[in-house]
Amino acid sequence: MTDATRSSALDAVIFDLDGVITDTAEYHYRGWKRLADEQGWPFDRERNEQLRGVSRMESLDLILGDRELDPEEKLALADRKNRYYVESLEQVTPRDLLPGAHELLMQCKQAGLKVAIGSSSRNARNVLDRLQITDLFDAISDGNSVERAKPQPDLFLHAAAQLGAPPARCAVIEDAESGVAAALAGGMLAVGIGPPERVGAAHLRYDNVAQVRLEEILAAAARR
Ligand code: B16
Ligand code: MG
Repeated sequence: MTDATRSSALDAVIFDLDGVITDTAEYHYRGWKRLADEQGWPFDRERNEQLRGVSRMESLDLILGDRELDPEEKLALADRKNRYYVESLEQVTPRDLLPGAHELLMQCKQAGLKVAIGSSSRNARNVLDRLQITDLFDAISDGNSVERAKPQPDLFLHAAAQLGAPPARCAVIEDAESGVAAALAGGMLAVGIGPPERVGAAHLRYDNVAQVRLEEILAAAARR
């Protein structure tokens, strides 16, 4: 750890996966769309936007709306969508890292900060393996790690605990409204990626990951 970071207000940066490190949202969309078409349910890209950062079962509930199904049927439908999604992950390679994501990760590590993944996905390790970046992370907190999904803070608090970092000394980089809410609920510095109407509640906001400036995150942490 350098002198600059030892005296800074930040110990760790927790990265969301889908929408921050890589854009698996398109594969989630195609999986849900295929299921919806097979079932004869209406579903389009606009409705898909509501599923950003939302867990698998909660996504299904949002798609189902008022349609009532028994729990076993719902589980089978969610499993079927997941099979479609996992099949599509075979195409994922290191070229699918979002622009600036690898650079930002390396900057954080060079600044002596710990880095973790805080993703709602139960497939996060598979995606990280395919991107060939699993070993870069000091901790991985994913959809298998905790019961309560975003916007509850549990995923991020679990990541912070694994890192031994107090939540107030963690920043979270998130592209979803529910993820920004989870970071704020956990008492962390929230860095939003995307339009103000989606992530405007964050302490800092950028249109995309390539625009993120670590020095601005460190300065914002010092001001808190
Ligand atoms: P799975 P993140 C989230 O990932 C996705 O944004 C969301 O669309 C998906 O439903 C959720 O993971 C669960 O994924 O079905 O693979 O468990 O943005 O939290 O990294
Ligand atoms: Mg996300």
